[in-house]
Amino acid sequence: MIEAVLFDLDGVIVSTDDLHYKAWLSIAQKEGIYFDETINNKLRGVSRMESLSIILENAHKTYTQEEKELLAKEKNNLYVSSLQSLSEQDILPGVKDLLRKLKQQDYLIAIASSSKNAKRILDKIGLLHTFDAISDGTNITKSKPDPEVFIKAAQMLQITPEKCAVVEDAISGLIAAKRANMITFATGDARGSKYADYDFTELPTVLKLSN
Ligand code: B16
Ligand code: MG
Repeated sequence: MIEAVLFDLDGVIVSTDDLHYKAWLSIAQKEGIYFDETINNKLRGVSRMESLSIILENAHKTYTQEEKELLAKEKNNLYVSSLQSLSEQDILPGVKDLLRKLKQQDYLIAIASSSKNAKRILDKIGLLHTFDAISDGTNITKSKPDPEVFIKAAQMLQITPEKCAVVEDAISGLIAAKRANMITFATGDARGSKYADYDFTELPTVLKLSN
């Protein structure tokens, strides 16, 4: 029986994925590295430094650790400034209503995101105090597809993994959730994945949410 719903942030609650893409694109262009939306899709749910490593696979030179850290910092500065304009309007359609219904029916709700900017984003969109727990890039050592972020979220909620449903837009996130022994709901590009138990649109039916 599902008792908690763990939400990925980027691509599920809010579309910050396009802002990540623009910031990485600007870094790649400056460095003369080929980068497109197909490569960008591989970065969903993956940590900042791992995302950089994927981008650098197309580089013509080898980067030192120091150079990599500098590039990651530059990307984050660009990304964080683009978050300035974020507001409640950017919450994806249907999300607020769904959160309200889940709370009304006593489901626990949590954020499980790889992002170190998760709390800043939640604050900008007015959802910082909505969730029962926030597990994010600041409390994990391994990012998705490692299950750590989901296991930590379940621990924060004091609930066993089998009672958790996960909503994800990234294949890496679905794999992580299955490794954590959780029930998966997929949206966006992750839809139809073999790691998805259900489509996100089926969540209200599966959880028997009333209007
Ligand atoms: P940051 P999620 C992930 O968020 C993004 O999908 C991924 O593209 C990003 O690299 C990662 O957060 C780290 O973000 O640079 O802000 O720490 O989908 O797990 O909510
Ligand atoms: Mg995501």
